[in-house]
Amino acid sequence: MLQPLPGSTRDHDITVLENVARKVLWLSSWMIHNANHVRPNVSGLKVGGHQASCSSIVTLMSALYFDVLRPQDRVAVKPHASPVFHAIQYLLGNQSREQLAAFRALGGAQSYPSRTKDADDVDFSTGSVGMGVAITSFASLVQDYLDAKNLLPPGIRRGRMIALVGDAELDEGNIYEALLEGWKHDVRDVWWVVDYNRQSLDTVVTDRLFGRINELFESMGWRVEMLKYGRRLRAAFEQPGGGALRQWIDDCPNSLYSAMTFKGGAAWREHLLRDIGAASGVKAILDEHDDDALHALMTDLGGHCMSTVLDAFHGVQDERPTCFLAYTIKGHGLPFAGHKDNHAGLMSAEQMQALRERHGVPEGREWDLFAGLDVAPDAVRAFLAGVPFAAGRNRRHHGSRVHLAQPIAAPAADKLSTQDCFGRVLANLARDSGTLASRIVTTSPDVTVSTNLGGWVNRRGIFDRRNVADTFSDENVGSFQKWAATPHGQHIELGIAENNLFLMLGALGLSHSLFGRRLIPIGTLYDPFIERGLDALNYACYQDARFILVATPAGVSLAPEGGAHQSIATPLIGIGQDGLAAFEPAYGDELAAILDFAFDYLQRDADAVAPHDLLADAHGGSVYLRLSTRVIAQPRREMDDALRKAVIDGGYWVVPPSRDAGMAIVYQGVMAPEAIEAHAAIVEDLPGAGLLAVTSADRLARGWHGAERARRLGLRNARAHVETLLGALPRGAGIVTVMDGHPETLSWLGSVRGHRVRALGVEHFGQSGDLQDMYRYHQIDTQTIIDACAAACLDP
Ligand SMILES: Cc1ncc(C[n+]2csc(CCOP(=O)(O)OP(=O)(O)O)c2C)c(N)n1
Ligand SMILES: [Mg+2]
Repeated sequence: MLQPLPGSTRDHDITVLENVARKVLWLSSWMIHNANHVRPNVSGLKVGGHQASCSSIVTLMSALYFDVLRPQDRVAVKPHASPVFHAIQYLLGNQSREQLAAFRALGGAQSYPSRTKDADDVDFSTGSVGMGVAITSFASLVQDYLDAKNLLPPGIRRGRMIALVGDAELDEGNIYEALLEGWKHDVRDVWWVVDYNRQSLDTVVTDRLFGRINELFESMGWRVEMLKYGRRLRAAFEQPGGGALRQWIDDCPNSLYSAMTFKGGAAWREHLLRDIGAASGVKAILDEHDDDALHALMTDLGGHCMSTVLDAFHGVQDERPTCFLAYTIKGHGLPFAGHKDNHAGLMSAEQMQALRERHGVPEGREWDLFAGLDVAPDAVRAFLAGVPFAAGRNRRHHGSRVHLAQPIAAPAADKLSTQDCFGRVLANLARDSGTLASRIVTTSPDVTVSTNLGGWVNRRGIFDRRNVADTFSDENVGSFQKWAATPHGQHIELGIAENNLFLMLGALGLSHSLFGRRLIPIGTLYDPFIERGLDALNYACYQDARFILVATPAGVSLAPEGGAHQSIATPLIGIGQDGLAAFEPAYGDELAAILDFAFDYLQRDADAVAPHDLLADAHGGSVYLRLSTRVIAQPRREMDDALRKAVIDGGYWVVPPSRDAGMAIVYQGVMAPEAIEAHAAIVEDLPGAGLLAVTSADRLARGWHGAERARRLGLRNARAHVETLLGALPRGAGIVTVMDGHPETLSWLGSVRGHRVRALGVEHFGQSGDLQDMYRYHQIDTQTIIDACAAACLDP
């Protein structure tokens, strides 16, 4: 008898859903097979794909997408289940056959689900395992943040943030950092569905893992739902001998269970007879099943039993975060089921032929939605037309842009550090009643005060869903920091875990797209600790999340604080990281101009970029500001439009070189005083020498490569800002570059027009010491700059 779906509001037939899931298994297997064995392969390189990883999660994903999910729910799919996701979207009419056929080819469905590259509405990109899991918790926090402030737009409903997790992903430490942070923020409406196939890439995972997982989640306030056995096995356990059978499976090591799964019915029988054949009732159970039926029974795990899966998902109706631990088999329904080496295994042509026969798919109808199903196409069509998830056509939102009424003014000061300037600008914005200021969300991993966000936080407050008193203030204990937390607060305080900072920024920076409301996220941390969270930063950029990253202090200029806190390579990260425009201003007025630009830049979203837009500025992106605590004298000047533009484009001549100049000094950031001093010293002997300020080596380099690309495409008059700048310097002139960071950040400038470069910078982890001692030690002090200029002249 056919049964209605348990808990479902829809009166349809579970058999149809099981058939659709079967089709998903076929399509995902075929998609990978087609890419590897059918499509022409010009280079001969392996294409790859993960048929086994797909098969273990087919039932879980089919249940979710075709029955459980609502349009407002958001999902991070485990990376190697990408073909399953694309097959499901194909069935739902959101993915084309051409893209499936081009799986892993240029322009085709992506190897791992990608928000930016895939056409079929990926909610969260995945690929680096653990990242997609954790971001769901932060996305839920963003949803709470908006909800608490009534910022969820009309018509946009709260959803569940769901991660589909490979069991080996649970080894990634960033998951536990996120779990702890989520617990602190009382996170809700988060589901993590673990595809517990007990296999990783290399091997079979340890037997005792599930117990630990249970405890970990429960200790963080999560509910754990175990989906261990399917309906058939549970029924067998009720028969005489069923208790012994259950005990045998419960005690069975993962590796033995996997090996038996691979070997099949006869092997199960032999083992069971040997181990528990004498127990009353067992023999009868075995006799009732032929080898195929016994194999089906013994592999009837919870994660492959549709009714068990639906019961579990529909059984959770509250907001408590829930981990579903679904037992599955890697390679379920495929010839390498259970084999420990199956992770990247691909079915051979013969194996695929056998699968084709089992699925009843005729040659030439491989992409057909209905071929080989046990139910009539009309029933499937009707079923798909009623899928609740598919009712939401526009799941990708935009969120209107917000602007400042007034440009940001730099604080008036004779001397200033860029970090201090940043703090004061934010403190001023805290008094701004405009919309943009109301959308700023700051966040920091326990360095809010030391990165100068204190003034902002004092006015705008800490965010919490509930009101949390500031006990020190209530007890009249004097403090400059007011730390009461309320739902109105605009700062999200995180524990010291830089991965979490970047995942938080990633989620906040997708708010416009996920929840239809634009936020202006600003995250602060110490510059060296960018490297601590680098993969999460890369992950946020990969998803095109939009945020401002303020990294301070930076370099050896923090001097006495010591080597462990000095950053050397971060300027290179600034250049190398896609999606992130990196700036290192020297002065307050430059920083103010850059912040003005950043607030706009991070909201831009043009898909098509004009050929002359060498920096693709119309598309926008995120911004990284490398700031310093070093206080330096500020220039007295008007920031006119030309200077403002040059600062944004990456640099300007402080002293333009003469037509016959033999030398130029180029500096970035806090080395301005030394560069100016050295320049003043060399112009006596080298009249006409230039002094160039670099505010963004990243944008200079990007513009240069952009211009080269544009010229290759025929735009012959394309000219990058750096080409114009260095065009003012005679070709035979020398350049000395100096910065508090890796010298290769600027040394490439010599390649633009063929100038000789001597690059000064920091290459070794430093010592503690006073500023000038540090500069001398690392040879970026004034005298070394002068000496380098002399050497460049004497030894051209
Ligand atoms: C950060 C990171 N390290 C390594 C990999 C390579 N890798 C891809 S899948 C995988 C194992 C995944 O096992 P599991 O999560 O259990 O997924 P299954 O295929 O078993 O479902 C590894 C190591 C990766 N994608 N990301
Ligand atoms: Mg696994």
